[in-house]
Amino acid sequence: MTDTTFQEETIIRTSGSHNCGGRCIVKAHVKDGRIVRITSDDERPDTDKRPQLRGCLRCRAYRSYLYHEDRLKYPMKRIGKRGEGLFERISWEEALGTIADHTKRIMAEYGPEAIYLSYATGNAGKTSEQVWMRRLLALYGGYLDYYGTYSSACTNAATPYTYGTVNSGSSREDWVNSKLIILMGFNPAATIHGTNTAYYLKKAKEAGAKIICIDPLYSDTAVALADQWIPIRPTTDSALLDAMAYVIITENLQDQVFLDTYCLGFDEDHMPEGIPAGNSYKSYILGTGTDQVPKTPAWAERSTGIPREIIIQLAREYALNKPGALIQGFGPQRHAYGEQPSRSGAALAAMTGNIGIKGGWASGCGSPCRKQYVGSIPINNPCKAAISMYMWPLAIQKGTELGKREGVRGVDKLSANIKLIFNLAGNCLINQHSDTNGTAELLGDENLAQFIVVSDHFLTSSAKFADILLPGDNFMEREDIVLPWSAGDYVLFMNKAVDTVYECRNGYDWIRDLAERLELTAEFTQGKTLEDWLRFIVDETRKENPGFPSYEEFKEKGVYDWEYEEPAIAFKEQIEDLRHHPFPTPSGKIEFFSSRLWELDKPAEVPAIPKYIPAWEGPEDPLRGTYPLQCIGHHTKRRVHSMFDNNDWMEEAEAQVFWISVYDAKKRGIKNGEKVCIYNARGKVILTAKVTPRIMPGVVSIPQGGWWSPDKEGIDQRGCINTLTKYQPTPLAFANPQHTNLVEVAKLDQMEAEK
Ligand SMILES: Nc1nc2c(c(=O)[nH]1)N[C@H]1C(S)=C(S)[C@@H](COP(=O)(O)OP(=O)(O)OC[C@H]3O[C@@H](n4cnc5c(=O)[nH]c(N)nc54)[C@H](O)[C@@H]3O)O[C@H]1N2
Ligand SMILES: Nc1nc2c(c(=O)[nH]1)N[C@H]1C(S)=C(S)[C@@H](COP(=O)(O)OP(=O)(O)OC[C@H]3O[C@@H](n4cnc5c(=O)[nH]c(N)nc54)[C@H](O)[C@@H]3O)O[C@H]1N2
Ligand code: SF4
Ligand SMILES: [Mo]
Repeated sequence: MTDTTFQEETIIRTSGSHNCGGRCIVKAHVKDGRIVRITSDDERPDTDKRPQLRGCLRCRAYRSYLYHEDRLKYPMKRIGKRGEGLFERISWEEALGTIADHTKRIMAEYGPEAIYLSYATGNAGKTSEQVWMRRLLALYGGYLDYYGTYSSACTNAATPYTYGTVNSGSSREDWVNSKLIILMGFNPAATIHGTNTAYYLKKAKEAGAKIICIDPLYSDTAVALADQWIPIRPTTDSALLDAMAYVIITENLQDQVFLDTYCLGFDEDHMPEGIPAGNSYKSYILGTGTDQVPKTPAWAERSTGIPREIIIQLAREYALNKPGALIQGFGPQRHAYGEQPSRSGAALAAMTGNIGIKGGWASGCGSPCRKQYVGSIPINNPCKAAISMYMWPLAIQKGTELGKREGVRGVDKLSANIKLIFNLAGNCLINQHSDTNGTAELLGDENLAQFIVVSDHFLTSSAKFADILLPGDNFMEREDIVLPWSAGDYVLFMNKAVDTVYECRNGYDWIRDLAERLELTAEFTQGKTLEDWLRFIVDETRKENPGFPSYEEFKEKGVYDWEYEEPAIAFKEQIEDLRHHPFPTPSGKIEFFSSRLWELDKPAEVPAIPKYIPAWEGPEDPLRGTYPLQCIGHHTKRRVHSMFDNNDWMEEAEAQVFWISVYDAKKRGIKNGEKVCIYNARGKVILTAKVTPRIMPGVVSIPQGGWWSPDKEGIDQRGCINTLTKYQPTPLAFANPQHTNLVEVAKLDQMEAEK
């Protein structure tokens, strides 16, 4: 190479560790201690089986994040009102001393259930701040844990009621064997769901698969890959699936042998004992059971907005083109009754016998069925209480009133309200949680949550609510080990590219200093440096997998690929030999009907079979008279949730705009590029309208992740969808229904004129 500037560069291999949907090889080109450019996987062999792990725009633009002038540089303490965003620089000494004092006080006064580590996904490394804080608090007496994720809580909770596990996904390489691929609310071309997922879909298309996208948006995936786009009203996927089941049953297209052999609760002849007649799935679909409503395509047309002929065509296509893969993203389940679509999808997969076979797909959660063991930092939390990750506002207000009915696990009732929050690398205190206005009011009350610690890179809306705000390091500035986001048979070593800037510190570094103040240094560190702990993780991994490379080799290569001959097929063993490999459900079968759900005795909201339940703030809610538009907040390529929102390069790549259909815009006199106000009873948002045929009439979208920026009147000036979302946990998962919202929109000048 003749270019001397290139010769002077050192290339460091790492990977992003934020919650971006992927994990890629990211190569930092470092010169004089600064990253001068970023490239990706361009050396390793690029095969169909092992495509390179090439990065997307976000890590490629990471220089503009790393060297952003607004980056938090020093520890700070709050000087204004909580949430106001006024801070004063302090020393690490003072910051850690204050945190230690409050931790001691709150632990002594209220016990471990008052200490909460909030859901925060900015750092998914094996040795993240979250991990270290958990370890320290566990040693100190414990902390209130959470279960579930804002990502997939509903499908995670629901899928095991059908299959006994969430691991219902086959390898993506297997999609080349599918004749038909139906993507329901799944947009991996922009919303990465495992690095290379869109690539595998492309391969399947090249191999002849027909691809159908069911989504209120004509998504990037639909644009790039779909043979057909079927727009659907949000919250109504189960209605569509019910009607497809109706067509399949009435036209006798179901795989009856499969149903009779592997399934429980499909028809009245295969029900658990003791259940009254009329409660099978088939009775529900045909309307011969308890509700007497046949779930016909005409019935589903009213809710879904999909013409009945299309529903009939889709049902026939799925039943007759085997093998077929009905794949659901997480969009359809981030809704009021988000538990239903994943079980409805699994029901269809079972009816068509598409489970456990090449080219099929079991639907449901779709988490990969093949798991590889990688070691972890030991954490032994003596406090057994856990809440759903979405229930923390209630646990702040009235924790001691919450028990099993509200999804509390590990104890019958909580013994304390949350008093101390550690929010380390997350923006879910405000921005990414529901109802920002309501949540801000709650967090503003210092008598409730008494002390809040935040670690971040920027003064985000959640960071503004910190009492002590700490400047974290980022993935270019540390070493770690990280796993694929979901699918992918590899592990990555993250090498450090550059030193931390200003007074930003690594988590192990400052939490070790905090451990010292809690007199737990020896227990916490076990005499180990961070590198020793990374070696420990590799050693643990090698104990289970002797083929795993040495620490040195892993670090040098930056990636380890698990080797397999064949793609994994979920439930292959069960389908080939059910007697020796029952499904991990109570009955050992695929459960259309779940006795466990029946016993919950909440049939209207948590039925024992999958059903369409019309959502509050869905298309059938009378509130549509006032707020006629369904507002979702899809994930976009330019952000990792709220990350990169303050980034000019990303704004240039994809500006934050409000998606509205040509039809709805015209009705309101809104032109493309005009400022509009989107509002409901919970808040107001100002944003520029993108008037587009790429969203169906009746539906609008504020891409999620815009930074909540209320003006003096509380009107959000940047477009945080959660200004408009409702805080109402779903009935089974106690999770976030953040795509279920009704709103109205008006031209801004019109609103101002009316004032
Ligand atoms: N670029 C990028 N990639 C990401 C992320 C990111 O922030 N940016 N985040 C990552 C994370 S943590 C997660 S959890 C995943 C999120 O992945 P998803 O939850 O799957 O993403 P969403 O954009 O919320 O929804 C996917 C699609 O569902 C559609 N949709 C919404 N409601 C419905 C409905 O009721 N029915 C149907 N059929 N479709 C519906 C949306 O229009 C969208 O096109 O993405 C990961 N990947
Ligand atoms: N309305 C609506 N709300 C949603 C969603 C939706 O679809 N609609 N999606 C939900 C989903 S799927 C998820 S997963 C959540 C995600 O919600 P969050 O977990 O809050 O994710 P981010 O917005 O990416 O916030 C990560 C924060 O960590 C900081 N950070 C990044 N890396 C590091 C690090 O190494 N160290 C430190 N100290 N800080 C770091 C970033 O600056 C950022 O502020 O949002 C949920 N919220
Ligand atoms: S998918 Fe994630 S890890 Fe890969 S380049 Fe994009 S942001 Fe980075
Ligand atoms: Mo997520």
